[in-house]
Amino acid sequence: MVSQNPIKIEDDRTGLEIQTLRRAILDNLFYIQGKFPEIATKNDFYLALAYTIRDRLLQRWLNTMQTEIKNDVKKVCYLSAEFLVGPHLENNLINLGIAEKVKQAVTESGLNIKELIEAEEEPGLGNGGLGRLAACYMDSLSSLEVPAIGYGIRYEFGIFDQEIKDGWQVEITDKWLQYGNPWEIARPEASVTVNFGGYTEPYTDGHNQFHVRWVPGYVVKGIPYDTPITGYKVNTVNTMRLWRSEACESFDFQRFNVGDYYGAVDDKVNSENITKVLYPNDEQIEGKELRLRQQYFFVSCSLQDMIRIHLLNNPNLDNFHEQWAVQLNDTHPAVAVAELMRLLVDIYEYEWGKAWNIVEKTFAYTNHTLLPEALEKWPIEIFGNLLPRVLEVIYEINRRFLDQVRIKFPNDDGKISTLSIIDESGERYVRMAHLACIGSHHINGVAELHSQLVKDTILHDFYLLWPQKFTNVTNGVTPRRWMVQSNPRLSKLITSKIGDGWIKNLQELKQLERYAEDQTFRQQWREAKQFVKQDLANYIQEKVGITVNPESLFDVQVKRIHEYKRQHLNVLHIITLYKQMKSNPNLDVPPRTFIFGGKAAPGYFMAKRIIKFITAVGDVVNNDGDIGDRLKVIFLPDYNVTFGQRVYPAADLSEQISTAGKEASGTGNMKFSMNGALTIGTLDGANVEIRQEVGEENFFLFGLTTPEVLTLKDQGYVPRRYYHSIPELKGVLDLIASGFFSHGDPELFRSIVDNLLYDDPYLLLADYKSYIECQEKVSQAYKDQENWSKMSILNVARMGKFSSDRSIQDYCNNIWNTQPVSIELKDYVQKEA
Ligand code: C3B
Repeated sequence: MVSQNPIKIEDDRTGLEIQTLRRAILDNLFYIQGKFPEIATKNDFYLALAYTIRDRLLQRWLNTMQTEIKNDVKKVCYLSAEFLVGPHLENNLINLGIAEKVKQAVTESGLNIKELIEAEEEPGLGNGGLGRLAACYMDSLSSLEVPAIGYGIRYEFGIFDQEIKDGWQVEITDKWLQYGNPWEIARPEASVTVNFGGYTEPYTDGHNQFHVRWVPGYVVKGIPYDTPITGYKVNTVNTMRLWRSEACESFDFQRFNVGDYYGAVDDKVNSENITKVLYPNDEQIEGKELRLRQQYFFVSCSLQDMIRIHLLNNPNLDNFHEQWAVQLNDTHPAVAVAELMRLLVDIYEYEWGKAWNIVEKTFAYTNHTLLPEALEKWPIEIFGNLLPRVLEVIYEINRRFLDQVRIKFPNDDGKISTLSIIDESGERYVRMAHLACIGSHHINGVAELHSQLVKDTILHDFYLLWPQKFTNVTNGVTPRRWMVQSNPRLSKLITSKIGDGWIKNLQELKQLERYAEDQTFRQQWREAKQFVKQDLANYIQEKVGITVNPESLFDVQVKRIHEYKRQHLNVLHIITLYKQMKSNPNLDVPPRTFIFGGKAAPGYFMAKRIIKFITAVGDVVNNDGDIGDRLKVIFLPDYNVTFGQRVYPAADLSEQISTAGKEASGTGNMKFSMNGALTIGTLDGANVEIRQEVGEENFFLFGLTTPEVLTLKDQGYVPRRYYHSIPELKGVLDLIASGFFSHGDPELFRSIVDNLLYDDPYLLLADYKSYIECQEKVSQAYKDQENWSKMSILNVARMGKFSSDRSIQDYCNNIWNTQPVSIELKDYVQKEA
């Protein structure tokens, strides 16, 4: 029945007329924030605007959830301990296609949209590349209309904020939730419980069936918090569902009732600690029990949630694997393999073989690193005390698996010990990568080279066993955030020539190639770059009080600080240039501004010292009157997604200089290139494919290849040989060792110099000469601005492959076997009538 008197005014919560938007912002300020404009803070206005935008996506969001549940479509679950999503507001404005309208409404209300966007605290729920990749993938899943849920942990404290004091990193707690988070909705009705500790016991049921019961030491409640993930100009809004831990009240009360008040409070504190804080290590395991508790907690919550949803439409779990494709983002969630077995066998009483068939067809595993210090393994003691039943399940998985190994490799005990889930070479450990491989139908690396190395090295024996499981999916990044949002000028320039189809189909950037020859276009291209460089120069001035020449070559290295990423090789080049300029004041090289950003794990001695090294060299160089603005070294504190959005567009040169074979893929390399920076890099990770795409003439290549690295190490690498045979290198290292950059103190950087001279595990000295020569080529090339612009345009034109849309398409086709589902938008007002 249609109402006789339909609502004619635009709905306050969905309407898009300027007047309506303006009123909605004020309404939200009043009714949600409880403020009049006169007394509202910037954050109040930001929240009012954020709620206004959230209102406008709720219809899509709820429709997406409903459609996915009702239509019984296969869903992707991306299980990840980290989601580094970055600020939501502007991204949602762009994806909803309402950025211009909202800007107008905000401006007419006397507010500044840029300021409101910048008022958002970014959720730093990740360390680096792995967490950011998960966020790009969520964006692409929605944009491609693939039904998906991102499951993870709602850390109360995300990655620390970094300050630089006296040149050293200082860690400050990240309080991202302190002023409220308008993007999440708690769903306490979907809470679940998770067991820890205790013991197991066998029992026989009424049908004389044998079972095992886990009698936990304590039980923790998991509460889901949902955040909408919009797709670009589609109706799909998927969900990122993050779990927060809480004490189970019933447990509190039991102890409370017997008078153990402190015991009850203790329980509460211990339970809440699980999701308190993100471990700030990237590619370095810490081996702490709390970390295992985090992993099991979010994995168990997520699997229970999938099962609950599944049973809304299905009589049982027989077809679970046909409905759910679960991706393990590295081994952090690998315990899911055992947990799903436990749920199927213990709770849903599946026979082992039938359960295993479901499990094997559900999971796939992505490996993100070959670094030995990042490979997760848990001491049996810790594992067994915390998760006694899960450990038993793992033993049984392993027992049956090793039987298979014996058939495939008879009389080969070596294979048994290299493949077993349990490492028995010394103290006994559970090897999480092995559990992930055994329980997954596909295993992938994140770039061609990396996927090959996975097969050749760390998972070689698994490859011999199951070659068909192994595949590659090269990483990608979302052009919505990393081009449209972060570089509006360049994006508009591109669109003015080739239309805006590239935003959804990045391969269309190819059409830009012909403009590389167009002089007017090159001029416009340079102007767009110059504008953002000026912007960054202002930001640098404001943040660190150093004036940089906006015309200089912006040479940028932003990423986590790690020895394998070799920020210190970059510094060796800076010192080389500095020495050259000092001894030859007329040296004809373009002025350069070196910009660094990145956090060091708080416990990583060398990484922290490298930060001090960068800032110390900066102190000398930046204050040397002979040098002026020809050389500046800037360390910008607190590198995060927001800062990334500022820095990638402003770069001329992208430093991707890891030791060959060490960087699994890299994704920063793609963001730079998409924004017109040229790359100086080794043949590592996705650099190899970037170079293939952009053309070798548009890429500055240096350094040893992976096989050369391996050979050199095999032969017995002696870094001192390079020190003695390359005078320039010797001069640089001697200068550092003399205390020149440390107010005469030779001790401060001794650990860095000695490490390079006597160990140099990442082969800086072996690559030094090639790096310096390549940097000279960069300097020469930069002098020819016309040609540089041509190379820059071609870089952007050929980046189509590196959209995360392509990566997600690969996963859908080759691993998940999922189809897009378009979401119908039901009109809210009509429905009411
Ligand atoms: C990173 C790798 O170091 C990068 O090469 C890669 O591009 C990204 O993952 C995404 O695949 N990585 C990380 O950030 N943290 C880890 N623990 C392991 C890998």
